[in-house]
Amino acid sequence: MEVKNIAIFGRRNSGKSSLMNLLCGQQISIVAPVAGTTTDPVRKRVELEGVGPCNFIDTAGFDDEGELGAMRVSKSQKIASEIDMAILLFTGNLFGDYEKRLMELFKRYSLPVLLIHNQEDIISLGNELKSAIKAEYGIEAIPFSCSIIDADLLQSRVDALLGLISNKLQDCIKEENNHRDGILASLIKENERVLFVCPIDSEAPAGRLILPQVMGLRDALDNFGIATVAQPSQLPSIFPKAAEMQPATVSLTSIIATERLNPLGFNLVITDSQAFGEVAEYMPANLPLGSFSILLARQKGAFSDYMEGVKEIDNLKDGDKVLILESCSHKPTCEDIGRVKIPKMLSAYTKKRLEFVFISGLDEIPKSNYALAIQCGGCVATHKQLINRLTGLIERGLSVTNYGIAIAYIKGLFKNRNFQLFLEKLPPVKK
Ligand SMILES: Nc1nc2c(ncn2[C@@H]2O[C@H](COP(=O)(O)OP(=O)(O)OP(=O)(O)O)[C@@H](O)[C@H]2O)c(=O)[nH]1
Ligand SMILES: [Mg+2]
Repeated sequence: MEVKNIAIFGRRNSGKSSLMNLLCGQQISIVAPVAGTTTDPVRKRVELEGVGPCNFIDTAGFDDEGELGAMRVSKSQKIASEIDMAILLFTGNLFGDYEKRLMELFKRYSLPVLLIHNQEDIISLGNELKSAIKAEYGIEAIPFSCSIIDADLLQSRVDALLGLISNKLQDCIKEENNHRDGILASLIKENERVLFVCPIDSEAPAGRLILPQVMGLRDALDNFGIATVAQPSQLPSIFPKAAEMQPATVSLTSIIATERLNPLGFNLVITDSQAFGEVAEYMPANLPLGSFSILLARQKGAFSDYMEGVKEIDNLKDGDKVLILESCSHKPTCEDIGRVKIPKMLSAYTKKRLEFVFISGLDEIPKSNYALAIQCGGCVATHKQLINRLTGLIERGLSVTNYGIAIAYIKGLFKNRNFQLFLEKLPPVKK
């Protein structure tokens, strides 16, 4: 389940940190009457009823000044590209340029927004401004005060805010689910059969299946499909040669005799890219053979762009810069694939001298002339974070693809007929 991120924005001293602490039920962020108290974003993980794990993020004031202030503002701006929902605090009946610029930013990232007029105990929100905001943005600003003395009353107001946040996020989750297929991409219908070929070798974790395999089994069950799991070494008996099936008395041409049959009636076979070559040898004609990497790539990120961008591998030239985008900062497994495996495979496949630039986490991407960007699967990033990050690159005209698709391409999957059948059957990703 994706962790949802909710950030609080507004001018300095509007009460962002006070609200952060109330929403988290703990003194997480420093509160002081000095403008500019919060500098770097402050994060706290909480469990939000009806949603699950969420990060609340407190940001520096959007009206911060000076050289350092400008750096803080740009950091707050970047936060907007990484979140699922924004809370905008304003006070003193003032909804000016700063607030309007923030609203523009939220619109750019299609963020749901909660508008809160704080410090109501000092100045209350006038009906005129309230109506003007409603007319302009279609949002009802909520009057609030972090300084209510009656603890029970304050808690009930905070609970009401948490309820509103939860409702908005639940709407987003519903929307996302409507737009996303299960991992099998509706390729398996009721009573259809899928075979997962999962090598249990030294790279397989002990005692369990890996996430895409579990997701595949679950999705097959959800669709009332019939799932079978086997190892590559069992394929000769699962897909026997025609000659082995027929009594010797039946005369067969040599072509038919060596053709693999599908007596168990599988509709689809899925394996991982590493085992693909071995599995492909045993495939009957006309049986779609897909890879977990492609199915996973459809779940998160810019799939259509990835599939287009991967072809750019064949156009790489000596001296080209390839951008490797990792979502997690320190995971050794990701480092292994992104930092070692892919550069090696790509250099060997293209036979070109390539330069690799590695960017971790959601760090800023330095401007340069890249020939191709390869994004990791993004297990620790949200779909929105990946899309927002990649959209900027795609708009600059850069081709992007992802780890799994690049490996599948290099391994020659795209030239395999069974794999092409699988791609032809894949429905387009819903936007
Ligand atoms: N009267 C009143 N004071 C408030 C309210 N909310 C916050 N304050 C006070 O306003 C001051 C600033 O609050 P913070 O929560 O630190 O404000 P901030 O937006 O995080 O400020 P920066 O970190 O400087 O950007 C503190 O003295 C708070 O106690 C409120 O609703 N009413
Ligand atoms: Mg603060």
